Amino acid sequence: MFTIIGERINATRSSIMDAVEKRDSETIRQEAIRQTEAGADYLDVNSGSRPGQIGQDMAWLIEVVQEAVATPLCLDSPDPAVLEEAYQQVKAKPLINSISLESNRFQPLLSFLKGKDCSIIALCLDDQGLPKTAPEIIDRAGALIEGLEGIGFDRARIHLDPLIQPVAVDVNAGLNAVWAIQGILKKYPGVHITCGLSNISFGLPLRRSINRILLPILMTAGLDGAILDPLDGKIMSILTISKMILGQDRFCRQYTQAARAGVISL
Ligand code: THG
Repeated sequence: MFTIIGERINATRSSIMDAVEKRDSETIRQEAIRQTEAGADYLDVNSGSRPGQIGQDMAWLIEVVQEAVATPLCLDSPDPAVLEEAYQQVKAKPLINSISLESNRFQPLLSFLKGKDCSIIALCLDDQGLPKTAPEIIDRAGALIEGLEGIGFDRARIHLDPLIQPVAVDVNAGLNAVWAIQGILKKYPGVHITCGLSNISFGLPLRRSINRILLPILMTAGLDGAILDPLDGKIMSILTISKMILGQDRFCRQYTQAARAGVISL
């Protein structure tokens, strides 16, 4: 199964930041309902970076989303303390976004996660910063899996994020991601791979077009989840068709149903 994580409830988007500041719950409710109806498996919730407000803003967002839908949440914060507090509030098994090898995040989150019933996104990132080559990414993935398996967190609950770089910064960014995903799955079969699709297009025109094409390229390498905008009918159509072409849609059932319902639009 491909894991769709709806990205829209993120206070780095100006409309969400506005809603958070005004405590405009209707805007958040609508985002939660529309992404759920569009097929999101998880709803990413990121309360942004208002100084001294991040925890309260997160708590408010979670409350509003959970009143609107039963969709599990993807708790998105770089701060382990924010994630721990948010975890106490969720009603359905969440996806925690994220752990990394950075020293302020790795051990604190490992201690917290021990014995918890949830899944985790693990960023291939350490105190050295972003790894650049595929072998470096695979090496970070190995250290993350080892740490998590060491506290009894099985692979099926780990979603590795190779952290795609902008292709405008490094012309090999896309290819490195392909090689990294292939290498990780060869060495650590059974682990999940997810990523944000929008980093690749940073600094370039027509960003959404680039993001959309990245998806099937990475799926061919083994990507089985993504943080994306499920209200983008084109990317959802690309996902449905790619799953079929890659043998993940028995009897082409999901595709033919979507086509008949008129929701394939490319
Ligand atoms: N990996 C993991 N988590 C992540 C990311 C990742 N969380 C945050 C981010 N990256 C993914 N989420 C979003 C949410 C919204 C937008 C992009 C990524 C977005 N961007 C607008 C755009 O690209 O046009 C601009 C912002 C706006 O609308 O104001 O909407 O990589 N694990």
